[in-house]
Parts: sequence; C-alpha cells; structure tokens
Amino acid sequence: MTRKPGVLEDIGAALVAHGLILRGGFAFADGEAAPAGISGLPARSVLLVGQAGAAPWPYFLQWRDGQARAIANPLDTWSREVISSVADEFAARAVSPSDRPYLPFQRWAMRAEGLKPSPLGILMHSEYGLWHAYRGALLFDTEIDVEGPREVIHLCDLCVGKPCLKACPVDAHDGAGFDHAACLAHVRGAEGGACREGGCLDRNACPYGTDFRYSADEQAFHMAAFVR
Ligand code: B12
Ligand code: SF4
Ligand code: SF4
Repeated sequence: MTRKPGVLEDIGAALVAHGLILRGGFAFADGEAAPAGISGLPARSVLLVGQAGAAPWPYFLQWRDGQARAIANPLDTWSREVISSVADEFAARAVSPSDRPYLPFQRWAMRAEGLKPSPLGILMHSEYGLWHAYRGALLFDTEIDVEGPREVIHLCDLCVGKPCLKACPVDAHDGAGFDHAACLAHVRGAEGGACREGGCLDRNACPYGTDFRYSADEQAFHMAAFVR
C-alpha cells in the first residue's frame, strides 16, 4: 500500500514540535524478520525518529523541569512519551533504542539513510557529522513509500589524519573496536574530568558537523548516563 498524500509531512510536523525529525525509513522485505506492528503481526515498514544536533534538548529540559519528581532515565522516558503519542496519532507502534532485546537501530539507519560507521562506532552523517542520534522508531502494518537514501559521501573515507583516533588519553578507540572498560575507568577516575564535563574527546576531535555539536551540558548529561 502506498502512503496517503502528506502523511510523512504530517508525521514530520508532529515530531518537529518536540525538536525531533524523521530519519528515513524503509519497507521490510517479504519474509524478512520484523518486529510486530500494532496488529501484533510483523510490521511492514519502519520510520526512524531521531535528532540532528541538539534540537530536542530545550524541549526535553522544559519537560524534565515540569516533572514532580526525578526520573531514572528521563531522556528515554521523554522520547517514549513523545514518540508514542505521535505513533497513536498515525496508527503505528513506537519502539525505542533501549527496548530489550535491542532492536538493530544502526542497521536500520544505514539502510534508511545510507550511512556508514565512523571509526568510533557512531554512524557518520555527511551534514551532522557525529552529532546525531535515534530516539525511536514507528512501526507500521502497511507499507510506506518513503524515498530511499541518496548517494551519500562517507566523510571518514576522505579523512586523512583521523583525529578521532588520537584524542583519547587511554586510546579507547583504535579504529577496530571500542575498549569500553578502559573508557569507563578513565571517565570515572580522577583524570576523567574533561570527558565528564565536556564529552568524549575523540568524538569532539572530529572536524565535521561542528555546527551540530551538542553543548557541554548535554554532553555531560549523556556521559553521566553512560558511566552510571
Ligand atoms: C549497547 C549500546 C552501547 C554499548 C555498546 C556495547 C557493545 N559493544 O555492543 C555502549 C554502552 C558501549 C555504548 C556506548 C555509546 N553509545 Co551506544 N548503543 C547501544 C545500543 C543500546 C544497543 C546496541 C546493540 O547491541 N544493538 C543491537 C544490534 C543487533 O543492532 P545493530 O544496529 O545491528 O548493531 C550495531 C551496533 O551494535 C554497532 N556497535 C557495536 N559496537 C558499538 C559500540 C559503539 C560505541 C557504538 C556507537 C556502536 C556499536 O554495530 C552494529 C552494526 O552496525 C544502541 C541502540 C540500539 N538499539 O541499537 C546504542 C547506540 C548504538 N549508541 C549510540 C551512542 C551515541 C553511544 C555513545 C557514543 C553515546 C552515549 N550513549 O553516551 C556511547 C559511546 C561512548 C564512547 N566513548 O565511544 C547511538 C549511536 C547513534 C549514531 N549516531 O550512530 C545508538 C544507536 C543509540 C541512539 N539512541 O542513537 N552503546
Ligand atoms: S575524524 Fe575523520 S575518521 Fe574520525 S569520525 Fe571524523 S571524519 Fe570520520
Ligand atoms: S569518553 Fe574519554 S576515555 Fe572514553 S573514549 Fe572518549 S576520550 Fe576516551
């Protein structure tokens, strides 16, 4: 089934009211394993919802400041609330990157937007650089004829010096993997103040997408969640 005219624009408008954007999507192939849609049967298509730069941050802060008590995973909770309300409006089922078992958000994103991973594991976007993320996805029982990805430049292929592999004091990224334990020990330790307060030094060393870089406050928030 093809989409009703304007439905993608309507979903986009509902998300943008919270600083979120549609990040492309695709139809699952016949017989492909897919998570359930609202009917409980395997979904026929998915639209990814995410952020470019820090756009949702002020909306999230306003929501958090209005909560009666502290919430354990506030950004997750806010994202679920917002994306579920949009899902209800458009007959979709909302899922989250932190749902267990983990859904393959990065594989979906590569398929939807034609992105490839940077040496840090984070997908590299030709405009946003490393400063983007996925906050959820909408699963539909019908096919949605969303445009496939255009040919995308993978900036990391053109990046000669790869400064993202040189800034970390404990060399947690070596281009082949991520030494999670070494990173955690450093960030939690006496020498980890720069990472705790301003975010990952390797991520910040990338010269692309700097207009989309998250503020130090937002990076400190994500880092605190990461080391918890
Ligand atoms: C578990 C997890 C982690 C674990 C990784 C452990 C491991 N080695 O698997 C840890 C805790 C290390 C981690 C860290 C971070 N993560 Co993380 N993580 C996830 C999560 C929740 C599940 C990954 C997974 O297993 N998926 C299931 C498999 C089946 O899905 P997949 O798409 O096929 O899997 C891909 C990823 O697993 C990826 N991958 C494998 N190892 C690693 C390691 C890192 C650091 C990353 C980014 C990706 C990655 O490779 C697979 C193929 O592409 C995803 C959300 C999601 N549902 O995918 C976020 C996710 C991958 N993380 C993300 C981010 C941003 C981070 C951080 C950079 C930021 C943060 N949260 O503070 C840090 C990195 C810190 C650093 N110093 O570099 C983003 C990436 C967005 C993007 N632009 O690409 C995601 C998609 C969450 C989101 N909301 O957008 N993460
Ligand atoms: S510094 Fe270069 S290799 Fe590293 S993420 Fe940025 S563009 Fe890619
Ligand atoms: S957060 Fe700090 S310790 Fe961890 S990978 Fe980034 S620079 Fe290294």
